[in-house]
Amino acid sequence: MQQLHPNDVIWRNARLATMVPGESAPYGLKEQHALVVRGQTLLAVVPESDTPSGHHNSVDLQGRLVTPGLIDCHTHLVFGGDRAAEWEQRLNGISYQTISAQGGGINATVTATRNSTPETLLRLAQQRLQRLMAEGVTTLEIKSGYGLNAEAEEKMLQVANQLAQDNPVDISPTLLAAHAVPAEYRQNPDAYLALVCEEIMPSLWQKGLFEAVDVFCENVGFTLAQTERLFQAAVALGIPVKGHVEQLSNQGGAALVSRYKGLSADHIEYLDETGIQAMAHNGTVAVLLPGAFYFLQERQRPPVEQLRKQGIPMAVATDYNPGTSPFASIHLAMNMACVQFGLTPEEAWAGVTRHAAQALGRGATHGQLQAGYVADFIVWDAHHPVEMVYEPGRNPLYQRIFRGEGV
Ligand code: DI6
Ligand code: FE
Repeated sequence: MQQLHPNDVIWRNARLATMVPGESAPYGLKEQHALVVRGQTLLAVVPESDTPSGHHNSVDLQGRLVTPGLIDCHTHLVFGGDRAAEWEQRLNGISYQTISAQGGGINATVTATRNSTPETLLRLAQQRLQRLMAEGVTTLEIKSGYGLNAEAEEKMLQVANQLAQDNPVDISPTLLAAHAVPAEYRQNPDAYLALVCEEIMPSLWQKGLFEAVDVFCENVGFTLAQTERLFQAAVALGIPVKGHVEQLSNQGGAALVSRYKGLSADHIEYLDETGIQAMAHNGTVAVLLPGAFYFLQERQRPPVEQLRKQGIPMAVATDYNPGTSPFASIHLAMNMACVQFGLTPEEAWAGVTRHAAQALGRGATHGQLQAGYVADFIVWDAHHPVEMVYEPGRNPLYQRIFRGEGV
């Protein structure tokens, strides 16, 4: 290997699950290997026997398992209030209509978020982020979508960006102003959509507050035509798109996302053959969200077997949000993806590493232990990657390294 600098760090005596595709061993497992880190980047992945013996800056990992840092590519981490009481009401037999009439559901979170100061939103989101980071998450996506006006959407995105400043973590903020029609526009959803396309999206994009635009395309959200209008406006500004699509019904949203060269089609329980073909053709990532499927007690599973057959990359994410997936645990999401959707544990790992990276436009730099990739990795007190999937809640995390720095 090339000459080392004195400040390069060798993390030696590890068992690597590189998650590099096409390697002969499952998970890209490599026994007795070392990671060489220069600054924030992986300089090399080498057999233990090839590492220089006299290098001063080295850490002996004593045979521990090392994986790429985990990536949660779909979260709604920033919001005010919670919906625990509403959930309890529902289980006590109070009807959805009654709860809605009392201002419950997504509107309750919109009101609470609008009424929260940035400081409060930041404090709450920090606690949630802490739990994801403690499980080994080094990159995550955070959506807006509980503000639903220019000021409150900006506030949410500012908080997401602030979290990245305050923590050793990489955050990809997404604009989800088209999450729901706010109460004040109930009679005129198209006028709200015009506001999103013509004012909210361009102005917050100009401020550099987000990386991509998302939409809830559903019979209880925005129509396919409205979704296309949003995508046209986004693409005209050079903004990548993605979508919450085919979650509760088939609207053709996944094919539309693919047609606009979107990053990912998320949920996709009701994805049909046309949608699958479009995704395969355009390289759209399928983001599976088993937490929402579980919490809503859905029946229709995403077409995993066909996705697999078509070679469509499958990511797995928490969808952490107060209404449909109140689970800030990526290990639990991996477990659910296996138990409920039939992914293999290796597919679940790919889903929170290289495929999640791809869903965030970071596939060439994140989610694999490979020379040239960012030095984000996790050292586990575990022997095999299946353990974190098998037993969520045990969390054998030993050390979390972000951009070459142990924390
Ligand atoms: N799909 C969902 O299930 C959630 N949002 C979305 O686009 C619902 C979010 C909430 O109820 O707060
Ligand atoms: Fe979501």
